[in-house]
Amino acid sequence: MLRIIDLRGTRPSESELLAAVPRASTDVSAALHVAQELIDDVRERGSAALVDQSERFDRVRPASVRVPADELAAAAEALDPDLRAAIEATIARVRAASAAQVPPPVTTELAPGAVIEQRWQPVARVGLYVPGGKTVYPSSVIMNVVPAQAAGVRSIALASPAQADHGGRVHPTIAAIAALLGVDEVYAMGGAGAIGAFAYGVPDLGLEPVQRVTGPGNVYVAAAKRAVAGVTGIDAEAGPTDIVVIADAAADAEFVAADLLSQAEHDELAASVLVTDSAELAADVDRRLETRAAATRHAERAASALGGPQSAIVLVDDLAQAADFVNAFAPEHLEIQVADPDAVLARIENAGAIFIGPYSPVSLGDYAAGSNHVLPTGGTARYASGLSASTYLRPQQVVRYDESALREVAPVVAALSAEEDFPAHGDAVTARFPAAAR
Ligand code: HSO
Ligand code: ZN
Repeated sequence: MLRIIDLRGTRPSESELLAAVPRASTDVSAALHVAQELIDDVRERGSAALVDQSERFDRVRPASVRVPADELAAAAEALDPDLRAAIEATIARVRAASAAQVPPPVTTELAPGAVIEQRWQPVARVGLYVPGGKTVYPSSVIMNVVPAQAAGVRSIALASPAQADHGGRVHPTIAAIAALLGVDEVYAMGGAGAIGAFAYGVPDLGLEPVQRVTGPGNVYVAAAKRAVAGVTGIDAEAGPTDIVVIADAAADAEFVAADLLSQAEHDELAASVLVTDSAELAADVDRRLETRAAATRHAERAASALGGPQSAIVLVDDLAQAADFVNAFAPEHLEIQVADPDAVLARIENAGAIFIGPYSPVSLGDYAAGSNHVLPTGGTARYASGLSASTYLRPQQVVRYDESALREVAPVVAALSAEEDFPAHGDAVTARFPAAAR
């Protein structure tokens, strides 16, 4: 079912490793032009542009772009009790983990009376995007909102496309979760226009510009984020999801197959990759994957994902080579299902989130682990991270020197300001120490 890439006995370079399993390309730059037009349209025509764009892309005119408060409350009331309990359990776990991630301020005393503090300052207002196109992710409301709240963000706006199946309203579960989280500023708007609305504001809706936009979305959402990046902060651009499982002969083949299928269900372009030093396990997983893939609800989508060049079984000499592959690939999700997972973990540098052992599947992380599921895709885990409280925080340095501490370091300022021919910089220090007192 999965194609096999045999790296055994080879010493591939990092770029050869990467080329072995090419990711499905979503060309964000090709979507930039369209995204910019949609953003400009919203800047010019405000909510009328958002309504037209909903009609064009979501095939429905929003009932009301700003979702009324009673609609949010009613959605929460109407939630199935079991689903509501599950949502509340996830919120509690993600909230506890996110709150614990807020870093404490750090103070460094460099000399007596010479103190640098680094404090973490929340972004004042954020715009969170929750996709609602071919797949709808109510769980992503939790993953965006909770870390922002944990960080202390004062003002949170949420956007999700109007749903044709729900009379032009946002998906009712998305509305319900917003209400449970106390978010009352929700907009039925989607795609690139929604990102533009967040970045520049929409005066006729009373929508004020935000300082950071986060959340996954399609290629136009990613392109729009890139387009507004000079105006507002953004998180990583989202692309198709991926999972890499490192497994050895000790792994349970049924578990591995189930986990590879779980992310293939997302998208035809999703990547499911098994990296193993055991050809027997590889064959066993592949058999079980075939059985599972045939029987699953989204069989066609999964078959496309698993049959695509982005999905594979990679055979390696040993787990050190497995780690080299993973570091080159920089998966969004990495599972380590081997006899000694910590030894492998110690070799991993690049991954969005890491799941250790047979009882930490990715789908646990998607919903209920307490970790965040908005993670860097497309290899961006090489430089980016998933959402967490720190996404919504900025480290800010506070300088506090007293007179004698400044006097002590004055010659350092004098020397460097003279070198840069900025005498007024040096004077700003010496002005504090008139000659008589020196
Ligand atoms: N695996 C997705 C998150 C998700 N899964 C939402 C189900 N719903 C990207 O990390
Ligand atoms: Zn998922």
